[in-house]
Amino acid sequence: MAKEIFAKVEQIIEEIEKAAPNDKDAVEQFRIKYLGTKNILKPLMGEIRNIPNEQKKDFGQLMNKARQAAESKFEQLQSSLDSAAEAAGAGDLDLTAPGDPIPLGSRHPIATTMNRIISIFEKMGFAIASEREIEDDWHNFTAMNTPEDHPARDMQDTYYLKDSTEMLLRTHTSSVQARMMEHNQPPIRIIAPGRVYRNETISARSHCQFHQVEGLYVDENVSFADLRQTLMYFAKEMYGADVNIRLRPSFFPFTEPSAEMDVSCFICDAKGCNVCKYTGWVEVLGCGMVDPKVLENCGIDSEKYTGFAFGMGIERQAMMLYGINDIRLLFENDVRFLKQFTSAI
Ligand code: 2NL
Repeated sequence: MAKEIFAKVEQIIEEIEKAAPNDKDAVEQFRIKYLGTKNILKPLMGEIRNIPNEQKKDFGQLMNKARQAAESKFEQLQSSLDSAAEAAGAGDLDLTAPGDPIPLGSRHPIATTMNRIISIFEKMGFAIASEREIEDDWHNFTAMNTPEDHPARDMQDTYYLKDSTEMLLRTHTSSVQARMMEHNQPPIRIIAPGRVYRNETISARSHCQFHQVEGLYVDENVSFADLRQTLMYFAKEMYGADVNIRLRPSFFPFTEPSAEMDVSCFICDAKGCNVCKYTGWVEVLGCGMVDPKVLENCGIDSEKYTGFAFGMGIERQAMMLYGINDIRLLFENDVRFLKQFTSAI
């Protein structure tokens, strides 16, 4: 009797050692059979009462051997299943499959608008100039013929550096052109794109920081007709070949005579809309002949040379071009807003 039970266990051990389940399900069946809660070794354990006392110890050891055999076989089977799965995974990799697309960014509408303006003037032979944003009073105001008591110089309107009456955040990019004239003799033909600052209350229509493109052309015999033709070409390139321009007399401390340029409304074809306030015209820039005092202040002989200059704000143009109704959107960097602008330039 005891002999048969011993033989039974020996046989199970042999079975375990020979077992070669080769897939996940078969390995699970193995586990259930030899290690599960109703495994086939359990009922044999009950047979211990039929074993003579002097053999009980041997029987216990044999049962342990069987359990250990099952455990180590199962571990071995599982790890070979894992490495098989890994190998299969690598085999499944399709190296020719297209990758996940990298999300493309988009240019900021201010940059796109500015780049368009810049490339039009580049085609006409203007060079791009840039300079510091923290300026001194001389280059920002005095050289530009702005009187000491001019309201623009007021602390209310201009950001001065702490405890300074000299250093400020530039209020226009004219200071770039002033520095160019200081260091170069005509012919000078430059555009100065950049960020400028004014102490304004922030609202849907105005901000304390914005962007400008200013232009300057100084040479012998530069005339108002040259100015008009240059701006006409710019307007047609920028807003469409069909647009007309008109110049209205205006005033700036740094130009004389001065004018403001309107373009026939490119939104409604001058039929009348919100953007042109039903006038058929939109104001796009200020311009004029450089005041001889400005040329002299910057070391250029105003008897020999004349020049024209112009300046435009970028935000307003971008808002018109893209139908943006609040300037603050341009400075908040909300991706949901910025994502809407895609462009090749
Ligand atoms: C505007 C008008 C203007 C200028 C800027 C300028 C620069 C030099 C000499 C003379 Cl170095 N003028 N710049 C001239 C006329 C108008 O800007 O409405 N800007 C947003």
